[in-house]
Amino acid sequence: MTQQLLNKLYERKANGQKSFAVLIDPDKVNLENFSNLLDLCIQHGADYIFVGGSLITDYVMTEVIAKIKSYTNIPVILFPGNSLHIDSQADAILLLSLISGRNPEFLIGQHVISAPILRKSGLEIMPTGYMLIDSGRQTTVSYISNTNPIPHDKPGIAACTAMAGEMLGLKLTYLDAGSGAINPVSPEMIAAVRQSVDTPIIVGGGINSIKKAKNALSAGADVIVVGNGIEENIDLLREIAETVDSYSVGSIQ
Ligand code: 1GP
Repeated sequence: MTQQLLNKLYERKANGQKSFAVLIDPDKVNLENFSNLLDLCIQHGADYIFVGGSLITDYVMTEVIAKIKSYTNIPVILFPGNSLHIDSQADAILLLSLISGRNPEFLIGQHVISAPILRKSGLEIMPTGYMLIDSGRQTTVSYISNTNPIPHDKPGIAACTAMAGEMLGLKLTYLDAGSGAINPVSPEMIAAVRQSVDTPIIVGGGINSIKKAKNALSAGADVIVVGNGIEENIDLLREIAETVDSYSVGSIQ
């Protein structure tokens, strides 16, 4: 199985390049004006399009991914909530092990069910230590996964969890405050995780302003993920893309 996107992400990190992932929740896509969003992703150089969510009710994923693939070469990476969210039209999948929780189903159970399907799918597998961080209220993902998030003011727990994930061989670390979080993951926590692992760090949940994006990037995030913020204000896509670019080595901030 190829590791093209994973290798590229490690390369980008080594070169001090930050990345921007636009998260598309298939339930919220209006297929009629979807091309508008895709045009903006192309125009402003989104690095990845993540597709998924912890709860998908409409099951238009196939149409959504087909549309993206027919429109652009931006890599499509699945961000699945469970084994029903596998779609071989995508380029890769974040194979998430929910290491902040203690629910075996999301640590290994869904993975066992998915393994033979994934092997046949041809999808690039991106093994990811996925950590939910408390954002002040319960999120869909913590409810659905039946797990407790890591307290937002305990960077030490996040650092040790990330370290354990890396020692277990997970190649990416994802810190997620949950979709639409009021408070994103704190810079202190991102910095603590940055010091504890060498994997690229993905940060998402509640990043809905340039300031929040800058906080995450300055603290050590390699990839920032934005979903809700763009759904609410499409101009944010350009603003975040420019912010991410300005953080890459060689750029003047
Ligand atoms: C959530 O990291 C993602 O799982 C993105 O969150 O929708 O709040 O940007 P938002």
